[in-house]
Amino acid sequence: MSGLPRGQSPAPLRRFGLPRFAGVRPEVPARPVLSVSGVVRRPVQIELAELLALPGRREQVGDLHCVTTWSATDLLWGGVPFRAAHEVLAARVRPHPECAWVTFTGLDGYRSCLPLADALAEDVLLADRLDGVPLTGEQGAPVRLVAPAHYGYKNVRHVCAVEYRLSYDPGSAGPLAHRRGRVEREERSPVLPGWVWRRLWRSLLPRVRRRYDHDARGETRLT
Ligand SMILES: Nc1nc2c(c(=O)[nH]1)N[C@H]1C(S)=C(S)[C@@H](COP(=O)(O)O)O[C@H]1N2
Ligand SMILES: [Mo]
Repeated sequence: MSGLPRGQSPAPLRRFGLPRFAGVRPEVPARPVLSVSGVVRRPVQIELAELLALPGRREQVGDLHCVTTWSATDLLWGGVPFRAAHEVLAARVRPHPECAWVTFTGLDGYRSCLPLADALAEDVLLADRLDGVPLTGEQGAPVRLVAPAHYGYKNVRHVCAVEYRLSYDPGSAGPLAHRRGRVEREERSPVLPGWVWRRLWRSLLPRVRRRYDHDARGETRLT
C-alpha cells in the first residue's frame, strides 16, 4: 500500500493534460502579464513580477494527482499564495461581493474554475519554482496554479488570466470536470461515484500519455 489517495499510482511529473492541448505549446513572454476580469468594477492587467514579489512567498512539498490515476509525489513548489495575490487584486478590481468562483486561464487557452473559497486556501500557490529553480516551459512557466487538495485539472499551467465569477464555469474539461474536484473525496468527475470514473479514466490514460509523449518528440520545444 502506498500513502497515495485511493486509486492513484506514483509517476514522475511529465507534461500531461487534455488531449487537445498536447500540441499547444505557448511561448512564454519576457514580461508576463496577468489579466484580471469578470464581475469586477475595473478589470486590470498586472505584471506577474509584481505579484510574485509580494510578501508571503513560501515553499511547500506536495503531490499532484491526475484524475487518470497517476500521481507525482514530493514536488517542492515555490511561489506566492493565491490568497496574497487575491488581496492585492481585489483591492484594485473590486470584485462583486457575491463573487464565489474563479477561473484560471493558461497561455495555451486551457481554463479551469474553482470555488473562490477553495482557491483562497493557504496551500494554493501561484508557483514560479519547482525544486528551487524557475519553472521550465514544460512545467508551466511563467507560473502555474498549485492546488494540492484538487485534481490536476484544476492546477492550471502557464497562468495568464484570472476571472472572478458569480457562477461556475465548466472550463476546458467541460462536463467531465467536477465543480470542486477534491482529491480526498475522489471528486474526479460529476454525477457518478469516484470509483466508476477511476476505472474509466485509468483505461484512457495510456492513450493520452502516448499523445503527450509523441508530442514531446516534436521540434516545438518551449525552452
Ligand atoms: N495550461 C494547462 N494547464 C493544465 C493542463 C493543460 O492542458 N493546460 N492540464 C491539466 C491536467 S489534466 C493535469 S493532470 C496537470 C498535469 O501537470 P503536468 O503537465 O505538469 O504533468 O496539468 C493541468 N493543467
Ligand atoms: Mo489530469
